[in-house]
Amino acid sequence: MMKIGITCYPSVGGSGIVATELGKLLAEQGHEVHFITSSVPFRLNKVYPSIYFHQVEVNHYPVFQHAPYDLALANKMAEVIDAEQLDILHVHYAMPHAICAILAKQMATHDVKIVTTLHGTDITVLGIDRSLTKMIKYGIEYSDAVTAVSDSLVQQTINMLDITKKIDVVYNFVDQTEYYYRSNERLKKEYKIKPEEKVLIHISNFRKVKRIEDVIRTFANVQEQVSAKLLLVGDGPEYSEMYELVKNLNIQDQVLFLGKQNDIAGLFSIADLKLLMSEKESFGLVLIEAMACGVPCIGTEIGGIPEVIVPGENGFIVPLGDIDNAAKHAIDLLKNNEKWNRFSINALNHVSDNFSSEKILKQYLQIYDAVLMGE
Ligand code: GMT
Repeated sequence: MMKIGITCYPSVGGSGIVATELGKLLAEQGHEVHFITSSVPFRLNKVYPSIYFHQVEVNHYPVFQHAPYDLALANKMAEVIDAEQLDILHVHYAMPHAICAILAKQMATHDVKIVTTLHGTDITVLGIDRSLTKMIKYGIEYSDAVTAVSDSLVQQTINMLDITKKIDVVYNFVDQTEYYYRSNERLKKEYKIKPEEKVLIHISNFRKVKRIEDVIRTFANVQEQVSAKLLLVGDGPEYSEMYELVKNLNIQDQVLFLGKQNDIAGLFSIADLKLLMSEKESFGLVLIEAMACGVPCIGTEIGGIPEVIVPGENGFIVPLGDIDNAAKHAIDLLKNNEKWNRFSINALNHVSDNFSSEKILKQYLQIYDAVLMGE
């Protein structure tokens, strides 16, 4: 039995989901898990007897222009390392979590090993911000082990930060006891989707990098040839502009803006195709969530997406911005039932073979064992 601390961004987002689900799996295996975060991770939605939550509190003193969250986090980490005698502190994101963990390790008296997982944005965005480059590099090099969610992210990290540290690829995973197809005709009816209509879906935090405009324009082409609806799930900075675009393209009757939703598996269960047209994506957790529900995917040739979609088997890959090709593949797949069924089964098998929680948990446990053995 290990005692494992986990720090992540607890709000909605792939890294928070992966970190929280990992904590739940570790607890189910008999390990003791301590979340050290600013608020309860959103997926920690029921009581788990061997999961503890330590809240980082930041005081706002008038003398500080900015509240010192990172220092408060490092202090809390050091407190928990000593009080709970943590074996491992697994942090998600180098900035600032790995730096805080290294500082905490130096302050604590109990020896702890630091495992850092890179999720993408810290490297792709912060890696080019010169004011933080040195610090990200430090966080990576002084962690006891580092993982990244795709091979593409490992290469990018090495190239951008000139890193010599070994980085292991550990892919995102999905819990197939939660993400599976369930018949959901009632929901389709409630959304006024006709039985013969195909459903395309996009789920994201509506940031510019997600290129939702390309999703909408692809759909606009598709619906000229296939009777279809587009579900846009999530919220974020691009929301209003995308709403306007849909109106300007005069497809507002076919596009449903659903905002943030909790029952993602329920929504994938009424979908026929998932679109992810991002310009940056280190993995694309939503792709495997979709595939676990039997939904084929079309994505861009960016970051880790080609490590998830197998073109011609469970979906298609198109060059960034190539909405014509994306629409062509979508129409072809949606018009061909036999092909769609094959892609759907392949998608399910692809998840079971490569991205199951059992498989990925085993990889993380091997990494924990290795650092504890001093390898
Ligand atoms: O994609 C986002 O905007 C959210 C971001 C996050 O911090 O949760 O997602 C990143 O981590 C996920 C989990 O590892 C990956 O599946 C996403 O691809 C990655 N996002 C980007 O690289 C843009």
